[in-house]
Amino acid sequence: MRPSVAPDSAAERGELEAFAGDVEYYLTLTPRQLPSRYFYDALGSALFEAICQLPWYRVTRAERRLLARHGRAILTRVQPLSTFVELGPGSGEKMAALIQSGRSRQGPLTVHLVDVSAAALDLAHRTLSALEDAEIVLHEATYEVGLTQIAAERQRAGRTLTLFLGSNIGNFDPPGADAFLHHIRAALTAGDALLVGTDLVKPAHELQIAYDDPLGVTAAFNRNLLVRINRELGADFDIDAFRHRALWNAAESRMEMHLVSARRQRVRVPASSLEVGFDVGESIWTESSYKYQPQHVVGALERAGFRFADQWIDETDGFALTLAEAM
Ligand code: AVJ
Repeated sequence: MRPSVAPDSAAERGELEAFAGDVEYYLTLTPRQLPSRYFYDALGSALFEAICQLPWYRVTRAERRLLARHGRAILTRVQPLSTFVELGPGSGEKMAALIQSGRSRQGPLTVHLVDVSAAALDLAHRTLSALEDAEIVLHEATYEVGLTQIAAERQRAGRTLTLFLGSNIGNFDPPGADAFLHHIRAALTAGDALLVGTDLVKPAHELQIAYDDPLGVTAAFNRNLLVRINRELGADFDIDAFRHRALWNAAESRMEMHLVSARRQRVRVPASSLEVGFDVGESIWTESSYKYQPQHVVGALERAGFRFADQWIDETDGFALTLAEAM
């Protein structure tokens, strides 16, 4: 059975096969799951940009404030700087603001953007194309593949600053975060720097409303994953029959998002050769967002072969930027 949208390149065909394979694998685990990286199709990316503007989701604004306030200090720590890398650049505005804050003292720059979402890369590229004297290189790839490509292409003298912002690290479980930081370290040279943005542990009711907002935008973002599976894999999820649920798991220090079946039902996913039955209340676990204590970010960086350089904390919204250097 063919997926309902015909892929027009080998790369897209490969992506669709990977998506179909992941849906088959994760949806048949106990409990049922789906990887959160598949949220970000064009509509999902737009819904995420909308989430960032919600009064209850404070991650993006807190981080932007920290970057505006400390951008110069960050850039001063890692001179001479020739290369920026951003893993998951979103709209590209944070990178643009950071580069602008130190613009007067820089020569030509190379800026690498890595994202699985073509829509996100496109938006970030448009934002950053206004920068003078900067070569923008796009990597439509997983972070791991993108980092490997960048390490292989490396040509300019000067240091590299890698940005992993927006609390994107929160999607990894603790062993996954350690492994991923090791992976970043392996793609860098001693003296290169890494700036990580992490959302911090805060009162449960604040976390709850950030992931279950009164406008229902986060619910739409979560349920859009099923819309995407219907469109790309020919599935027949009844979107109305799945409810958004967000919960704070204090023991694991993470927010979780789930899609809960409102009735007993069967769903077919032809491209994954899959038929799944759901009981009333049975759910699909779609995302974990781990929340950190400031010193735990430092510990994770040190375990991965980085030396702590500095940390800036927004106390109002509970968010940290941590700068470290590859040893
Ligand atoms: C982009 C992964 C950092 O976990 O807070 C926002 C995604 N999910 N609202 C996060 C998200 C629900 C976000 N990250």
